[in-house]
Amino acid sequence: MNHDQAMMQLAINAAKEGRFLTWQNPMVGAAVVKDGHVLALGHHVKYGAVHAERNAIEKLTPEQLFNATLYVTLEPCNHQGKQPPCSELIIHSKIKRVVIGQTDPHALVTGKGIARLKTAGIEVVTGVLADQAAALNPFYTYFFQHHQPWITLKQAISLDLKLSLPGQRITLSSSAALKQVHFERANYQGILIGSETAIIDDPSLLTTVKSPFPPIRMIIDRRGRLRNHPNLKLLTDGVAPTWIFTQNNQLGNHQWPAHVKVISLADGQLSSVIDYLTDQGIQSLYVEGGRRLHQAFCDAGLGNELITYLAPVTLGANGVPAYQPKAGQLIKPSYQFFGNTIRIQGGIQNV
Ligand code: AOF
Ligand code: ZN
Repeated sequence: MNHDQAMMQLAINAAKEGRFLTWQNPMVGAAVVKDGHVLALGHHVKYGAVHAERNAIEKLTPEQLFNATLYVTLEPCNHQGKQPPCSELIIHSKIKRVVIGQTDPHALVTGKGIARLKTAGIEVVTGVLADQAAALNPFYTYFFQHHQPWITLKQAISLDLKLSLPGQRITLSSSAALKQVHFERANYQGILIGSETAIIDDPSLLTTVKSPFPPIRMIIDRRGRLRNHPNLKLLTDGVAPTWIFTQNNQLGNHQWPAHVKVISLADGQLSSVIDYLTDQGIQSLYVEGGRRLHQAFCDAGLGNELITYLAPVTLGANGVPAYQPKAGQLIKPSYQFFGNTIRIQGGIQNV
């Protein structure tokens, strides 16, 4: 690693302090360095709060900042959002050189911050540990590049590729695997299930991670079956938002608690749900099933990643089969044991 890379690594490490706190904003880290000395580190502490660059810069005096180098994991912004533009602060601070990890994929920002700094006569270096910097915010990057959320399908299946027994709630995975699921949910901004799963399993869809922005719990209930199940945890617990997507008008007329929002769908297409999520800035979705929902995603060619928990159990002839994926191979599969349950994760080839 050369000096610039080593300093960028410090900024990347600082960015990670914001994990689970920045929600729809990226995790960003910054370091101010002069004469080989790290003078200040900063990171984006929370969604809506001060940007990483400002957090680092504001720790220092004008003398310290004069002629210093700023390392930042993401291109500095040049627009007024919830925060003022960092580009102006950097210029005003008389920083001489700015080293950037990832160019911002956000259309409002991309390239503009770099151009503004250069116009002001600041030396700008881009692409230092760019992949590592982008890996801080894979869903943010994907969302702004593809204008739709990253979609992970998650299933728990038996050795005979069954999900459950008809109409029953059963647990296939080991407790260690269940713990992992509760943890990995926290990486996503939305968790989606079908009405059948909501009614039979009555899940809470919570995470073990304490965050001011828990994932939004979402249910697709085209026919409005939830009207007859108002006591489900998702509809009563008030601990995280719940969104219901439906084509049934009566569902919207029901008096739901404040955490429940009903979204009317003009048609029954999954793509309409995804379009709505995109409009809401939801960058990532964890689809927990059941079978019909996974099948619909698969048939629509939607889904970037598949996570399968495979348990050493057989459910026999009565078992409800898992969804039928298209033929293909997982991209870059990885395998991990959680107790007796194997977690197989990889990218989905959508052709
Ligand atoms: C952050 N934190 O440290 C940096 C960001 O609404 P705003 O004003 O907070 O702007 C959000 C955008 O600002 C974000 O999408 C990204 O393009 C840019 N940089 N954002 O939340 C930071 N440096
Ligand atoms: Zn900024």
